[in-house]
Amino acid sequence: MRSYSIALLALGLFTYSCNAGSKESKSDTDSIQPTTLQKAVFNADSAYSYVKSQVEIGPRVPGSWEHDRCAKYLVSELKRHKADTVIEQIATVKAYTGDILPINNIMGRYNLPINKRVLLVAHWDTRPWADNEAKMQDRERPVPGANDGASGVGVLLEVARQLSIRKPDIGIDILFTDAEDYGRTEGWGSSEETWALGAQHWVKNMPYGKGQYPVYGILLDMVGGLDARFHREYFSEQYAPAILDKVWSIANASGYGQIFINKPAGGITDDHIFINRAGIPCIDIIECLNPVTKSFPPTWHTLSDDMSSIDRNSLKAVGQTVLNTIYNEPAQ
Ligand code: AHN
Ligand code: ZN
Repeated sequence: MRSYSIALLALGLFTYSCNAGSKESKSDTDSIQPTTLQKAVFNADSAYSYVKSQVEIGPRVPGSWEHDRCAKYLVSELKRHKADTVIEQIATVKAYTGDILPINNIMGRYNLPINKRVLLVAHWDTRPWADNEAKMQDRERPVPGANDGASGVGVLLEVARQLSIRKPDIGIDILFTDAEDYGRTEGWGSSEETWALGAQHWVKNMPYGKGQYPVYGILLDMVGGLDARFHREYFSEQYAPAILDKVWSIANASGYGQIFINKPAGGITDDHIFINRAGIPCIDIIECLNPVTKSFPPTWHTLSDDMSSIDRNSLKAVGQTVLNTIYNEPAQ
């Protein structure tokens, strides 16, 4: 069984790399169709500027002025990038601290009439406390959230801009979840439901009818770290191994095999857990096996999670891979 799936994956890699090279190597008489791979070019400078714009607003802590300001920014950007519709799911949720949080899950939808859809997700809120700081007084300050928050959103805003230039053959829903990062770090197992409060609200109020769910989802979290590497996160492996195979093989065929490492990493409590439980297979592209920390990047939940912790190459690898995946997805 194991060698069979490895053989299948190898076959998949071979097919993708053949297609990627077909433009140059095949003659006019060749019957092989040119692939859609690489037709859209993800602009990492553009993604970087979308990350910077969010960070410049300030920490996006639920309930703050900056949070409200950023929601308006995200809605206006999705509209500017010609989403068919932009949904704001406004609600209040209760955090484990007892705080009542005003949240807004923001969704931009492309190719609305098409039933076959892929869901792209990133959390847009930032953590209220830099609890990995050394000094006690610093732990009460909010994180800038350049990597943890703004990076995934920045990549998806550039994806949205590309979608406004050329429509893929499938429908795309871009979801910015709120209140992902208000969770409790001490007491692991029991604290799962304290995270991803926006995603938990969203799955109870999804804009999909029965049998109309997206075929799969891709969550981006901490995708902009310096020299980032992405491994196969454990819960993604449990719920959506075929999506991991597809995305990691497309990354490899796109030239990012040194960044998307086809090896396992531990499980992360994140938005995708609740999306998977709701019945949409969803993977998490997240840096969670950093060579220094063996976990998240060194700036995680610190005041140093600012623009100096953002790497255009990481944004590029993730954004180009996601774009190639959705433009390569057949209509049926
Ligand atoms: C836990 O630490 C349990 N989950 C991390 C989810 C997260 C926080 N992603 C970004 N910030
Ligand atoms: Zn976080």
